[in-house]
Amino acid sequence: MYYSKFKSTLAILTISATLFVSCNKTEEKEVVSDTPVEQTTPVTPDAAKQDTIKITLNSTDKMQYDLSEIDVNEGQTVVLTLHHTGTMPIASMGHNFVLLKQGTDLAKFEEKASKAQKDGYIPTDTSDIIAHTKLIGGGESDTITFKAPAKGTYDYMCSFPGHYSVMKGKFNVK
Ligand SMILES: [Cu+2]
Repeated sequence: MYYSKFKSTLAILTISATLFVSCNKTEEKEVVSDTPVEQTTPVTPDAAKQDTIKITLNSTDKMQYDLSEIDVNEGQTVVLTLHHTGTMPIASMGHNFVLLKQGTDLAKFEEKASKAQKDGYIPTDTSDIIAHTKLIGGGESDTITFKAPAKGTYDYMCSFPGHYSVMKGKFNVK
């Protein structure tokens, strides 16, 4: 009598254990089938739209940029860092990066800029500028973020008096 009672108890235990395991399996399956739904969240198209390009432009005590051309794509967000790798002070060897609208006369712009010493040689009475860094001296850096303009070729220059004849380049938007 006692033995058979034990046997049936064991049988019940075995059945419930089996049920428990199969229940667990079902739950696991549901979790797995949920995962692909989460992965279908569209991420890629947005990432392409918010395409960012990082540009590093170095300038020196020898009154030079290390890039004469900068290439970006239309619509890109440009994160440009200007470094002054020299040691000379801002008053004698200051540099900046000024991106100008198409058709801007560089000589005329520099003439205007030379009168804007208190504003870091960035004239405030002009609509010729697309983007610019601040004026920096030896050992300094400045980073700016701007949207690339429409396709085309643009001029960039340093507006510190006397620098643009050497410190200039082409900003190509493709
Ligand atoms: Cu300069």
